[in-house]
Amino acid sequence: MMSNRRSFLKKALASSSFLLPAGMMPAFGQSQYRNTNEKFKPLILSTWDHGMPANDKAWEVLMETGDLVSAVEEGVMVTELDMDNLSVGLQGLPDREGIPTLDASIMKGDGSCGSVAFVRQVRHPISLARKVMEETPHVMLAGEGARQFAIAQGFPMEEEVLSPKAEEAYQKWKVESKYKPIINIENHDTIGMIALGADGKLAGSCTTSGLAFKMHGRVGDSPIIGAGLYVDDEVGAATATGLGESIIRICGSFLIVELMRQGRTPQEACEEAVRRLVAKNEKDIKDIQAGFLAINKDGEYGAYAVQKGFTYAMHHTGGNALLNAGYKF
Ligand code: SD4
Repeated sequence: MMSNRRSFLKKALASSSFLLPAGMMPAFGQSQYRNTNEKFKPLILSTWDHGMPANDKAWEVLMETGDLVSAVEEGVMVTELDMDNLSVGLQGLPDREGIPTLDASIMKGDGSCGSVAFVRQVRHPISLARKVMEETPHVMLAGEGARQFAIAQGFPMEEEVLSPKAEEAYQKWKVESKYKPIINIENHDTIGMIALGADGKLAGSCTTSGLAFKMHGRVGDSPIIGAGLYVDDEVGAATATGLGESIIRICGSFLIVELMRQGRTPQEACEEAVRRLVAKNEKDIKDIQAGFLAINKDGEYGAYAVQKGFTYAMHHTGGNALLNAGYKF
């Protein structure tokens, strides 16, 4: 009886949210981002508004099992199943041929990692990435090979039918068939999650259906270790969201971890990555959104984006909160 009550309280605490109403959100402007002298352990960060339910799940798994890798896997699985999300999972917006293709990666702070790219018909690419990490001598499987591996591992193959929302958007897009990235709306909403356990170990995950109406075969930053995700127990972890091409160009997540290794705070490292990204993508920058999240091993954190509008969810023992990241423009 007593232990049931305790576990109920533990669960209630784990899922309690301290979401700030929009009007009360701290006004993080150009230079008024949140002060990150705070330190939290355990700590889970994830990208965008959909990070809230993903964080809740990850926290619950972490509290119940103490398993950080399962926490970051199961956390983003929530987003992979969210039918309202048009940029993660099979319900996401398809490529130009009308086919949804998915990218995902997972990494532990000891250097173990796995990823899948350009994979079809798999409902949970993050779990497939974990299988690559745990069951193969490789880091990355792509396309048909990744699908074959999924079948061999017993993953169910889903029918290739667009979700109603994706079908509607695809039909609209086909009228002009023009591709132009639009910032901060449904074609930019990857979930990246990074987590620090009470024992100081780190892990991260990242999963996406990539850019809407991309060329068939296009792979973004999310499955590329060092671009969309990087984790090192000696230093910290980082993840990225936004226009993958701009992030790959600067090895964004690896860059942030290396900057932290050299003594920058997570916030300083995210800002420097954005500065570098802007410098390397200058001529198109007004059409580019990209955002980064970072945690160091002491439990400090940071977030920064190219443009206004990047939100992230932060969960610590006090609850789960949706925050606005600082931004360059
Ligand atoms: C990609 N980074 O495939 C992903 C897309 C996306 O938030 O982030 N968005 O380029």
